[in-house]
Amino acid sequence: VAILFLSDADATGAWAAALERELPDDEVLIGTDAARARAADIDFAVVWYPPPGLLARLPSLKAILSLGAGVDHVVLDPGLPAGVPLVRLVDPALTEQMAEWVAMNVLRHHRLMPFYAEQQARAYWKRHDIPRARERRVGIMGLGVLGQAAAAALRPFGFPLAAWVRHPRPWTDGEIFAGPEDLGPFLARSDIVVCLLPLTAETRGVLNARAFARMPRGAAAINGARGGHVVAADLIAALDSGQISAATLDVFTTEPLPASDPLWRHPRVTVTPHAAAVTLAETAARAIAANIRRCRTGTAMVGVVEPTRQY
Ligand code: NDP
Ligand code: OXD
Repeated sequence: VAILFLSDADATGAWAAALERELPDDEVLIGTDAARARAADIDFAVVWYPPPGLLARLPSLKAILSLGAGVDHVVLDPGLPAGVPLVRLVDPALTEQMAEWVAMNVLRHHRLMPFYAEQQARAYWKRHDIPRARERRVGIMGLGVLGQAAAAALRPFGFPLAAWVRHPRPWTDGEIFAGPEDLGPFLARSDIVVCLLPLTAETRGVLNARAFARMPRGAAAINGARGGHVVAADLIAALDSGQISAATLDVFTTEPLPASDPLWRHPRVTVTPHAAAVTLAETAARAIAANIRRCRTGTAMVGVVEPTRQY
């Protein structure tokens, strides 16, 4: 049996070594040519943006393991083999990075750093008043593995927290809003909105003109999820009108973000290059290998995607 590794975005050598260390009895095959030549031998595929149709040509495939927490790059494939479990990455190191990135950016917006950066560019000295953290309401879209870690990182500062989810449930750290009917009230009570949703048919374009208009005037938006969640033209219009005061974006519909994109140059947009949480070969290979072992021994894998929900 062999494990297939498919990604144009990751350091192949480091990954092959990490997987071989974790699964010494398995052969690691790399790339599409190897996939085609040894299709019948492959029982697990570890992937980032797999070429459409390729996974359906692997007759012994037992599971598709995403190299990221998001699986939108796999779900894109219209020929995805039915009945083969798709598993997202749940890796404590990745989760930790996202919690850091969210905490850093919520604090940046709370402490008006985008405005001070703009002032510094003009050598302009002016201090602004800010509310106390207990008066700055933070709203997290998505309270999954990453949303929960982000909430835990923010809790010590005392921001009133709320989360928007799909399924209502009790939450001791803040207010829960669930489903499309709760989106408006959730946005209306959030001074800083953090998006940590999976990209699905239901969440695509969720941060659009209507959503920005529902936020309190001067709210800030932080997107650490997927570019497809934000309608960029609507965000720029909301920034230009002052409805949204500033935004931090880590993800974009086209990556790398083209040099000509106005988001690069907007004075109140901070861009990071899909760097909020980076998959690390060593820790991610450990999590992936643990799932492969679970699957082989008939135990439930961690992070199996529910096909109808797409996350
Ligand atoms: P999870 O699957 O653990 O959590 C998803 C959360 O989103 C759940 O709370 C779920 O609600 C909620 N949700 C899903 N659909 C809807 C909807 N239609 N309406 C309201 N809430 C919804 O995902 P993770 O936390 O692991 O990851 C989230 C995303 O972060 C990934 O899909 C990926 O796109 C992105 N990501 C970005 C990275 C970066 O570097 N920028 C790195 C890693 C991930 P419920 O709890 O009710 O099911
Ligand atoms: C992920 C990502 O989904 O890197 O993990 O964006």
